[in-house]
Amino acid sequence: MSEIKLIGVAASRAVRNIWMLKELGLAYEHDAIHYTDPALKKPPYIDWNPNGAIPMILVDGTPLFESLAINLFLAEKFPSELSAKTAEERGQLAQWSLWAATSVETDLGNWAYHTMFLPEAERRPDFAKESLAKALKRLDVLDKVLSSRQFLIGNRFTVADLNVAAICYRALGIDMPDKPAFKAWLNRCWSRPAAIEARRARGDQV
Ligand SMILES: N[C@@H](CCC(=O)N[C@@H](CS)C(=O)NCC(=O)O)C(=O)O
Repeated sequence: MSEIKLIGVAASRAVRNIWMLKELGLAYEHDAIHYTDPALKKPPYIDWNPNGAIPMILVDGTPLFESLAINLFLAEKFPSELSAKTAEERGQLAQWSLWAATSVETDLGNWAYHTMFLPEAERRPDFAKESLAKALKRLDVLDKVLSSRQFLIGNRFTVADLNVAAICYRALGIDMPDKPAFKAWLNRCWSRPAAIEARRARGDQV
């Protein structure tokens, strides 16, 4: 049995990896270090992730950082229905994960920062509005794709759904009557028992 150590407080991108570990039913040690902890900039953490950021994971002593890459790795290392069954599916898992990271994450994050996380005096409402508009435009792509299918790949929940839904986490709280297929899929993903456990780990009331 592999020895797994996840590093990073649940109220961070580490929630994505907690969700994945729980989907796979894997036992793991959790070092819930906070992203503001200066220890992240020193050994041993900085040796495992030279960015000084969370999340990172050690599997049998081998470190890996980048939340989405960690999930793709876990899907590969511990095969399940969430994993690719063919090289084509492996390509699609990477395709959707990279698409979400490059097309949605920054704009949705900027919207959340400038509406919720930054001190009120530092928020820029125009920037928030512009960022949300850009993210929503991109989410039209998902709405279209998901209007004829339940999940992104192969008609089953895979790590692609998990990674993309995790990036779209903030969209759970946004009304989108014009994107019914996207919203139904997002709720379907985040209603999974493993997702609910991961949300509870970060303190969400679900
Ligand atoms: N693209 C990286 C982003 C990692 C990241 O920015 N993590 C934040 C917490 S969610 C962090 O540790 N910030 C502290 C810092 O960068 O100093 C990933 O998905 O893992």
